[in-house]
Amino acid sequence: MRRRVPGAVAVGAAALLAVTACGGTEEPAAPEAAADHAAERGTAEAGDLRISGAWMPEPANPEVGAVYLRVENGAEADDAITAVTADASDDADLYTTETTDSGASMMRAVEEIPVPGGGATELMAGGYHVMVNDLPEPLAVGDEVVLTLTFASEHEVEVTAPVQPMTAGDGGEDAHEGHH
Ligand SMILES: [Cu+2]
Repeated sequence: MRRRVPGAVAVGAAALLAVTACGGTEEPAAPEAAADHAAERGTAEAGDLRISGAWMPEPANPEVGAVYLRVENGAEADDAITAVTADASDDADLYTTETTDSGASMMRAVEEIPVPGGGATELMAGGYHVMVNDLPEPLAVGDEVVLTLTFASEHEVEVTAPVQPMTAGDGGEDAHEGHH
């Protein structure tokens, strides 16, 4: 009886691989498989830094897109994102979102986005994020934007952010309608 169990597990793993593998000839892409694939693309590592969940909500404004992602810093020392470039536009910047006393959201460019040692920073709607401005071509679901993030630790990390429907990810509602 005992020997059957590993066999069954192996078959199960093989079936799973077949389902999630990319580039197959079958016309597939159940929404879940597509999401898994996007998550892989939104991931990168350099040194003790790990980036995950990079994505761009399909821009409501054809000229401006926001990118959200998570940065984990496994090092003891604090780090920070100090610069960003994008392949989709020459104009990409680091931003934060602030809420005024009257409750309005305002975005402003920042010099850096801190990532504490042994901690993580989430770039998300309503907080820190990357803006890709002056897009020469509108971006739509299925496109992707390649970002290069420079850190204070001098790591440079390239990560691919797929453009996904506004409702993908947690940040559902997007505050960029009146941006810039
Ligand atoms: Cu913004």
